[in-house]
Amino acid sequence: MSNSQNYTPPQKWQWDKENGGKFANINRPISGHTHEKDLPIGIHPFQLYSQGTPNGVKVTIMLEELLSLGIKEAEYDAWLIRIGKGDQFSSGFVDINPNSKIPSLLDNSNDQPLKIFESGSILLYLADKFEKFVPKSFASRTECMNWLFWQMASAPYLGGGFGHFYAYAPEKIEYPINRFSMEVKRQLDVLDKLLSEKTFVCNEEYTIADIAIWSWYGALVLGRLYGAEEFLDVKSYKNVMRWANLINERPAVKRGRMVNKITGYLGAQLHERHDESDFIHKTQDKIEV
Ligand SMILES: N[C@@H](CCC(=O)N[C@@H](CS)C(=O)NCC(=O)O)C(=O)O
Repeated sequence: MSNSQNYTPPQKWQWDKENGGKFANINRPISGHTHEKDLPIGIHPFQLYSQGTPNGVKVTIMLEELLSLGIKEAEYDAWLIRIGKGDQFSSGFVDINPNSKIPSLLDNSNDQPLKIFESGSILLYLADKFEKFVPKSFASRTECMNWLFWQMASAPYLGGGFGHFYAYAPEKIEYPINRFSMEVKRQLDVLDKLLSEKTFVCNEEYTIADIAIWSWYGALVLGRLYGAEEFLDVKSYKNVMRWANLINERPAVKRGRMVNKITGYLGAQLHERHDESDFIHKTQDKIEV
């Protein structure tokens, strides 16, 4: 691989398998499965195939929030898909999600199993199915959708752009780090202004828009993503900090963050979740910041 100083794009792009990047072993320019393997299936209506990344925890937080309201129909089995090991390229996973990304969900409570992927689509599916965490009035629902879709469109700048070049790229290159820092700070400012007048993203109601946005921007300002708190001066976004800490205290959020988690304090990692009793003896306390 050439370095950023001497690279001239060739006439035609070639796949450099060993590009030195953190995800070089799993990134490919083609889709489809790499190996035959069925997915495990448990006893509950929902089968979740995921890992505890920001996109993954959106769904486990939502399911735990629904369960905390006493909605037993939201019971789920959470199976770990280790994306670093390429589990998302098994034939079983690709059958649910041809895009090979976690999170993916199977709803077995209908006549036919229903396959749901894209974290925003999963949140909306669950919210509509149980009529929770999404506003009822058309105007408020539209406002909630604005922010849900804002998150889905903005997070790739934070994760794939800023996070990748700041934390993961084999070489620190000023141009992309500057470009994506500027964009992430602009996004934080958008949120900060929004939250200066509201308790939650869509006024006084905690919704799937909060769950989606918190999983990324909450994690960022609470110092759980990329170690960039000082670099981005996250504490200056006071309204985002207030909102992030408020949501952080919700018991369902604490539980949701543990599910399918494979990093950090071992006592907070619940690799698979099949029952509420699985959380006993697990605690986030030792890794709280
Ligand atoms: N837009 C998708 C993005 C999902 C996504 O990028 N998932 C990552 C983990 S956060 C993944 O599965 N990466 C594995 C890979 O790229 O092979 C969503 O929100 O569900």
